[in-house]
Amino acid sequence: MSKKRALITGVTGQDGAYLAELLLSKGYEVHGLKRRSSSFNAQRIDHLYDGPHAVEEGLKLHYGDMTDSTNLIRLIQETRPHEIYNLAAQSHVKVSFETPEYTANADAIGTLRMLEAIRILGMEKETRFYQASTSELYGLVQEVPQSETTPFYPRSPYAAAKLYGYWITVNYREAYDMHASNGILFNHEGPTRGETFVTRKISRAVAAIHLGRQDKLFLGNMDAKRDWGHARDYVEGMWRILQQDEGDDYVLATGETHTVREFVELAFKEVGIEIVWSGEAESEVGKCASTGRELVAVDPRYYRPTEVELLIGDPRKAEEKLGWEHSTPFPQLVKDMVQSDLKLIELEATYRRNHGGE
Ligand code: NDP
Ligand code: GDR
Repeated sequence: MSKKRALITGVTGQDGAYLAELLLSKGYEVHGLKRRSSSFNAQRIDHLYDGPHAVEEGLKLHYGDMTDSTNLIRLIQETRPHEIYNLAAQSHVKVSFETPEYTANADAIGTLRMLEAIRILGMEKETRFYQASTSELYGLVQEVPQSETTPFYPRSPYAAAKLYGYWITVNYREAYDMHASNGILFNHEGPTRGETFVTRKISRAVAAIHLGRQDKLFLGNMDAKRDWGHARDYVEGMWRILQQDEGDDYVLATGETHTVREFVELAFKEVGIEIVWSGEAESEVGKCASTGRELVAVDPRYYRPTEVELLIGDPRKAEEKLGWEHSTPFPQLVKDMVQSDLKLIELEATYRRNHGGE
């Protein structure tokens, strides 16, 4: 039997890299859409890609962009994937307030372009489609925990764009009988999480402070609560969603919620520092309990014009129908991220020393 082919948009991102690894391990022929950048930005998939001349098993990369329909049509035509995982997006909520139009173009219309490309090519019956939907759709709290039936109330240009992506995926499933599904994924992290998302920003800063390379960590809203899982578990869920007989929508979450402040506390604990808090809102600071040194402070520049205060997901449908479960407890996630950043920052320092940087 010939291999199953998958196409992943956003393959250079956190989830794209984990998913490519998973699908390759399952014997898929994996194609990834990568956009052009002025320098190499494929560190997360370097270990999976053997270069353009390799003939064997590795990941195959193609240039493209979610804002370019002709490119997407050609790519799908050339690769004829059995499964498409649409992960590409301007995925930063705060940045979406600065670039709302681009975010809508890539995240909302980009999803439409993918679905329409499948239809234009007459591949509705041969290609299954996964849309990277998000817990940000819930936005302003309507009910907790949030499930597949909880009403949406987006609170950012990103969430509004993803709302379109969600519904256009549902619509193509219903209108054209496509196997099209939404994974409504709650926050998932890991050592390769982008450095500007709060968990990685914290783990990197804690490692750098511990190693004497940074003085202080500045954060925005520390009261925000998130349901944080490990990305490796969540890409397994994406794959399971596309193995079902019918397309459908599923929440993937841990069912636990923690504040940003708790993440900070646990991360510092990992390097032997206990944080004590004082002050409120914009003047809140976190000090080292034993030395009194100020290590954390609030900078309102990281506040969002509208915030999502509380996310906690109900993953029961995914557990029952997909047999999916998350495997990484919150303290383990924090520990893994801090330990990984300690190693990384030490390596960076060694590199700089060996190359005359300091
Ligand atoms: P990342 O930000 O790490 O990765 C996003 C990917 O999309 C990158 O490969 C990026 O390329 C690519 N991309 C961005 N814009 C374009 C474009 N115009 N054309 C082509 N590619 C583009 O996100 P994650 O891996 O964390 O998330 C994957 C998807 O899941 C996203 O759609 C995100 O919105 C969604 N999601 C994520 C959650 C999470 O907690 N991680 C939770 C719920 C949903 P480049 O590397 O060049 O920037
Ligand atoms: P989120 O993730 O917005 O939930 O979107 P992020 O890590 O950016 O923020 C989580 C919470 O932390 C608060 N926060 C800060 N956030 C950042 N980035 N930087 C800070 O300094 C900071 N200080 C406090 C935020 O206000 C927020 O409440 C992520 C993305 O991966 C989306 O693509 C995805 O859809 C959702 O998760 C589910």
